[in-house]
Amino acid sequence: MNLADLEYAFNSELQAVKNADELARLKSRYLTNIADARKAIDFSKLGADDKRAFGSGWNALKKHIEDKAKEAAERFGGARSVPQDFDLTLPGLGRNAGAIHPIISTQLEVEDIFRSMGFQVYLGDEAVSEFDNFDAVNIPPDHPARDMQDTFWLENGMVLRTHTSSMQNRAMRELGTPLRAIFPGRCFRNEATDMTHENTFYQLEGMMIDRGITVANLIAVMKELLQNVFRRRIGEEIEGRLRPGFFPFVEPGFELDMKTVLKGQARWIELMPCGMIHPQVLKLGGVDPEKWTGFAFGLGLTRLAMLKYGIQDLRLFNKGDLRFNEQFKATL
Ligand code: FA5
Repeated sequence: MNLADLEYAFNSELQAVKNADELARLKSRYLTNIADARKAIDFSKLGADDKRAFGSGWNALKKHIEDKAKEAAERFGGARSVPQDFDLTLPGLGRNAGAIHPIISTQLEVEDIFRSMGFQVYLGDEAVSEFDNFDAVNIPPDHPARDMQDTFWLENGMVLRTHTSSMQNRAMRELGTPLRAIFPGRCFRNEATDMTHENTFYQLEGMMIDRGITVANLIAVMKELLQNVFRRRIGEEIEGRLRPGFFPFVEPGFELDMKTVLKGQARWIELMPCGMIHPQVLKLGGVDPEKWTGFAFGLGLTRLAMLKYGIQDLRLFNKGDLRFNEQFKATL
């Protein structure tokens, strides 16, 4: 078809168009048609005048199609028409809408519980100095406790934090006393993985420093947290236990475990080590241990999410397997 025929055909089809969808299809078809018409011409066989004549005719027709389509679109209300039975105010079908990851929804829930007890949320870095990760929490280079946390070292001498305790020193320096703060985030250890260990996992650290803080405050806060997360009282359906534990940055130190059933077997699982902050750690943070006392804890957030949702193997959280992830559509 030559350009004149295309213009005639377009004009007559345009008369018959009934809505914006048909118009959009017509416009797109004719823009394709004229592009094809141009491709079909062998320009090497045309003289300069013919080339010029074809070029200006082609541009004029393209403009004609666009202008007429625009004019007609205004008749149909400008935008593409919306079918009568389509309710724009309904939520989407949500098939691929995504959802909050169960670890993060657990984190947000725990943050709310701590906020209700007057704690602020304080975020830090994942790559930290050796000092912040180890020395500031009483683990000098030759201390055997360094071997407990297989560390990813960076070429510049920094480390991927092995625990959120790496935030303790900065929090004391930046927030001062009295202090009530939690620091959630990802931690990294170069360790062999199993049902309860990942190389990348979440912790949520907390510190409370004030005058006269004791282990009784620590236990009260732990109880408040767990009873709110599980919406049960400890001793009724959920069981926890506090036993002595060693960490160079607390004295005395404890391990808080929770009972759970994994692959049919009842097990105690280590959830939240804690203790009274060591005077040396307070001093390194610029806090006078004669005046202030406090407690700290390092909640295993990935493990808490595991217990909360009854997940048997925490490696599932990081796998990106849709069959697992899609079970957590309606969290929060
Ligand atoms: C620590 O990381 C200490 N910084 C905790 C602490 C803070 C003690 C403040 C005292 C005062 P630990 O290595 O045990 O401790 O880890 C704490 C918790 O993190 C564990 O109980 C567990 O719940 C979780 N956790 C540790 N390693 C892993 C891992 N590889 N995968 C998943 N969760 C882990």
